[in-house]
Amino acid sequence: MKTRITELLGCEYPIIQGGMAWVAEHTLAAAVSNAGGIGLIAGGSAPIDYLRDQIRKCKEKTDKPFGVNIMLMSPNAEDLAQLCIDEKVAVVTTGAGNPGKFIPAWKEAGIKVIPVIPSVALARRMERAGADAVVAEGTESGGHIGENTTMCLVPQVVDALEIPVIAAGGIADGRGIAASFMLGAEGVQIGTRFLAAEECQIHPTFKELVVKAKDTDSVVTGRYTGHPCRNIKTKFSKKLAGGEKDGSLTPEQFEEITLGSLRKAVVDGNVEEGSFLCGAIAGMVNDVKPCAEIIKEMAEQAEKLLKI
Ligand code: TUI
Repeated sequence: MKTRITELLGCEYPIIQGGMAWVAEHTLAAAVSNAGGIGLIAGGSAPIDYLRDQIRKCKEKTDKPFGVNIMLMSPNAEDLAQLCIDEKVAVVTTGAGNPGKFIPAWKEAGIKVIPVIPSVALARRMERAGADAVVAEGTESGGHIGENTTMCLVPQVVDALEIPVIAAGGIADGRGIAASFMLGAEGVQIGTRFLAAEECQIHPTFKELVVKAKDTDSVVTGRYTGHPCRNIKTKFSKKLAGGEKDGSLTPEQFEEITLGSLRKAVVDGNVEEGSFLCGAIAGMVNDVKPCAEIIKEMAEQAEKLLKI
């Protein structure tokens, strides 16, 4: 499975862990990198001292390359972007915005820059701005999403760009990797499967919701706020979806009750008030195992299907 992505990032497998806010901390990132993928620590809305500490702890746990995801809607994005330079992080991925203004400084520092994008137009802009690769993320993904599906988006982004494309959204086993390669992708970004990794530090209730989820157990909320997010169906997410549909929750009220809800899900396992962000593929994730096993199994299955 050697591609331009394994070459670019210096990893064994072209498998990048999703930069899941609150979820992706150093234990998970180090485990993914040690297993031959690229682990990511999520900047999310974290303070700079937290992220610095996480990066340093990750360096203690692995000598393999790992990255940081910068969530561009964070009020700290500017400081976190500079921290990646100061800490000489190998790879930066970005989400929820246009990272154009940060790209020159990251490139100057030798950081590999991989924006996550939901459209061909933004992918083109990122290539022109100097990105090394892009993650084309379909609406099957968990968290903040665009409208296009992985199946439609990936081949169109592949056709539009010269730089390598990483597919994301709805990929949780070797079949998904092989399918992504058939669409022209040279790597995959995987989030939901790693929610059920042994090394993933989320609350046990969150893991249980993922493992028990069926094909129909994800729901998109918040379209009317301009920030649609895919979640696991819970009492809370159904209340949000219902309030959005029948008009009983204004966008302002929606924003107010979802403030802090990622932490409530990930740290507290609070099903009354937490947003359990998760991809539509959760129905296929049925067991908890170490990252090394997850990665080895999916890579072997993909190689067999692709007859590598
Ligand atoms: O960013 C993600 N997934 C995320 S971020 C997140 S934290 C959050 N929580 C609540 C509201 C919003 C964010 C949870 N999950 N994936 C990558 C991604 N990027 N998906 C969509 C986009 C995106 C959307 C619009 C990228 C750029 C964009 O427009 C940029 C522009 O200015 O043209």
